This record gives sequence, structure tokens and C-alpha cells, in this order.
Amino acid sequence: EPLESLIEQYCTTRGYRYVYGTAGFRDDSEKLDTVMFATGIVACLRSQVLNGKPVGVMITASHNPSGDNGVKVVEPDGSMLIQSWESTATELANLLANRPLEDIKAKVGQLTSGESSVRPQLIVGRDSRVSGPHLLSCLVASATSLFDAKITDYGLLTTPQLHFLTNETMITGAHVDEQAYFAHFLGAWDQIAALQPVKLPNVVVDCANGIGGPKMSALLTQWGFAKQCSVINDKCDEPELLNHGCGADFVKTSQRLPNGVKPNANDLYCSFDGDADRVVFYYLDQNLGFHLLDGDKISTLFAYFVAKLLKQCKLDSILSMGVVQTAYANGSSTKYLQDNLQVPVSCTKTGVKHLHHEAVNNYDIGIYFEANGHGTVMFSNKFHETVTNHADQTPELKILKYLAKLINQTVGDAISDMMAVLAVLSILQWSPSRWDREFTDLPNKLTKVVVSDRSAFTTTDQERRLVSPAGLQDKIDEAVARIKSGRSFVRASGTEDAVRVYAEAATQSEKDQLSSIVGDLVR
Ligand code: NG1
Ligand code: ZN
Repeated sequence: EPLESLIEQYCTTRGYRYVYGTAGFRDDSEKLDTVMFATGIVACLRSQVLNGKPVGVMITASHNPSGDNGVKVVEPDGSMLIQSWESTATELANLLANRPLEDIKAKVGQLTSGESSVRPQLIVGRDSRVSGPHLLSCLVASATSLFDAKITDYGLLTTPQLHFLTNETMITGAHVDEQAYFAHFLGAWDQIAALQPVKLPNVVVDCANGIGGPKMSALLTQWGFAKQCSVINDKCDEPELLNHGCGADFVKTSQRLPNGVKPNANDLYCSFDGDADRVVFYYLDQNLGFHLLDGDKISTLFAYFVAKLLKQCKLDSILSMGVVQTAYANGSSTKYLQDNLQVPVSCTKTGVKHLHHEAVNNYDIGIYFEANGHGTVMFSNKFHETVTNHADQTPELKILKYLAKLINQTVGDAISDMMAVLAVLSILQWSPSRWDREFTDLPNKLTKVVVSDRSAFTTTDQERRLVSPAGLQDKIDEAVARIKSGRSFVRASGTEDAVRVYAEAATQSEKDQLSSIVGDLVR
């Protein structure tokens, strides 16, 4: 089919500006057909440049409302699209949406020439959104018509499954069944459980009425722990329920129980987001008071546990371990890591790709979590060589080894993170409240302010300080200086049309005060 008629048919969104942001392209699903067509081209080119290795494409809008959707491209090793290609994606999408046909033809011709002898390979998946199949058809149109790409369509997947399966396809060089994902993590769980019997409270998993629901059900049919684990908010075929009053984002932001929970002081709860790449935990005390165990609590739990094992195995001077956070990490968690655990902590910009790179580049065991529950633990080649070749294969060493398998090595994964947290709690014999006791979060508040132009808000110092609008940072500094243990920063959201205001302080009232002062300064 000629390019002209393909564009006519598949790029109906015109006169629009797209940006490949922290989480790929994300928008109202009605406006994404052009972007999907462009992404088909970009993903195929990436695969061609990498000599036909499989490139992943995930269609999802994560924690956004059900009317939104989005797309992100995944490297053959399961990591996120390299940054230098993000601008190619943005440029092509905007060209398809805005320029005259002649310019598009020239650009597409220029981009697609040269590598044409290599047949690209794409691995695609989508979350449960109703717009998914149509958007996929726009991507398939450019990938097949312009490239004759080999496409493996897994249908419904969680985002981390797509990352994992893309990497497995590259490693094996053959088709990988979805079951390989479950087998990998269940295998690691069983290896740990064989060393130490599992002792845990009952666990309730809120799946945000997204794709995590059916995938958790699939896991439970094969998991030894299934009898003690129940799934709620798993209606992924009712679009209006997606991320509505439930899920990781709701629980983290509103700091309360999601819909559908039967309150029980003895249970441990967790919530996934819409594409199951984030998880937060929580529990109720005897008075049914709500206690959140968020990404900061998860990363500190892993840091505590791994540090202890490294010491027991006498590897603490051989293998380095560090934690990567963003500015949204609670100040108490940073202090606890540095002062109590003596663990190095680095801060990066928001968006897991920034944390991921920092973790991989700096540590043998790089623990990274955003406060919202998105993250994982990365283990280096040196780690694997060291534990494999170690003369003394103690149970502690084996646990380290199996933990490195239980935690998804491509990207943050709600299912894998949940299993890893449960394994650690079981081995430590820690109840949820015991876990929570390690440090107390400073009172904090995250709010959204809608402004006329969020691009006016630019930052420096890992997004902790504003460069523009001129003078605003000085006023924030003045407000913060008046509050005990006060900290506040402002940045434009990369996924929503708003500016985010974070504030923390020693007390609830000072935190509210600081949050409202800074909010007013922004407005
Ligand atoms: P933005 O909208 O740029 O703040 C949000 C989250 C990020 C990350 C991305 C991608 C907060 C404060 N921000 O980014 O941490 O998860 O979405 O989904 O939670
Ligand atoms: Zn997500």
C-alpha cells in the first residue's frame, strides 16, 4: 500500500503535538492513532539497527484513567528505549501529525533506507484498556506495510511481562511462551521456600481492576502460597473501574484503603497499578488505623535484608550495595538508610529510567524504588560471578542468589516485587508492623496544581529546585526555612497536565501549612 493511503487511514489525529516522555507517549486514547503508526516505524528501525533483535512495544497508560492510553518501546535486553531515540520518536510522531505529505515521505524515506535488508522483529503486548486493539492495529499497519516486520503479539500482558518476554526472546532466539514468565519467578520462590519454610500472614492483592487481575489469577493456579493469597479488584473487563478508587496510585496518594477491602488487622495488603509495574503495601493496626508501606519502605526493607546477608556471607567488602531514590522519597527513609544502615543513597530525576541507570552504573546490588512503588533491585555480573564461584555455599548465600532471580531484572514488576517482599518478610519473620517500625515517615503531602503552562516550570538539581519561573524558588526557600524539618519542591508532571507540589515537615499541621503556602505560590 502506498504511504499516502496508509497515513490517510491510520494517522487521523492531525495538528497535534506529541512528546515521548518519562513513560513513552501517553494521551487521550482518541488522539493516539498517529503516534502508534509512528511508533511502529521507530520500533522497526530500532530492531533493524540492532540487527533484527526483538524490540518490545507495550500499549498502556498505567495508572491513568481508562480513557487514556499510551505506548512505550523496549530494548531487546528488556530495558527502556535508549534516550537518544526518544527524540526520533517525538519528531516522527509530530511530523506525521503536522507536516505536509511531501515532508513526511521524505523523512520516512530517509529513516527507512539503508537498513532495509534486515527484517525487524517486534514483541507486542497491551494492558486491558478497550482502546488497545485499535491502537495496536495502527502500529501493526506501519510495521508490516513498510517493514514486513515479524510481530509476536502476546495480547494482554502486564508491562513487566512484556519487558521480561522481550529479553527472553533475545536470549533464546526463539519464541518464548508466556508461561516462561511465571515459571521463572515461581522457580525462584520454590528454591527459597525449600531452604526456609514460608511463614506469612494472609495477603490480599488489589489489582486496580487492570491487567494484574488475570495475571495474578494465573499465578495463583501454580503458586504454593496461593491458599493464603486472595485477589480483589480484578474486574479488568469493566473499563470504568480501572484505577478507580483502587490501585497503587489511589492508595499512595489518598493514603487509605481501596474499594473492596474487608478490613482485617491481621492481614497484609498490597495494591498494583493498572499495568502491574508498581506495588505498595499496607496494613491495619488493632484499631484498624491505616499504615502505608510504600516504595521507600520496600527499598529500605531490601537494603536491610541484603546488607545483613552480605555481612553473613562476608561479602560486604567485596560487593557494593546502594539505594537510588528520587526527590519524592520521604526524608526519614533517606536518613534511615544513611545513618542506621550506612548505605549510600543517590537521588535522580523522576522516572524509573533515571533510577535504573544510576542503580546499574554504580552498584553491584542497586536497589531503586520511586516512593510510589515503582522499582526493582539490579544485580551485577560481578555479583553473579562472586556468588556462583564462592567456596562456601551457605543457605544465606543461596538466598542471595535466589533473591536475584525472584526480582525482575528488566524493570520494576508488581508481581515479582510482591513475591520478593513476601520472601524477605518470611525469612526475617517480620510482621507488617515490625517492618514499619524501622523508621517513621515524616508527614508529607503531594498535590497537583493546574497551571496555564506547565512547561514554564523548569528545574535543576535532580528536580529539587526550580530555575523558572524566575524568583519562585527563592520564595519556596523562604517558606521552607520557617518550617521545622521542612522540605518542599515543585516540578511539572511528565504524565499529566499539571504541576506537582511536594511538602514534608515534622508535624501534620506544619506539613499542611507548607503545602498550602507553596501551592499558593505556584498558582
Ligand atoms: P510524573 O507525572 O512526571 O510526576 C509519574 C510519577 C513518576 C513515574 C511516572 C511514570 C510521581 C510523583 N510521579 O510521573 O514517579 O512513576 O508517573 O508512570 O509519583
Ligand atoms: Zn504502571
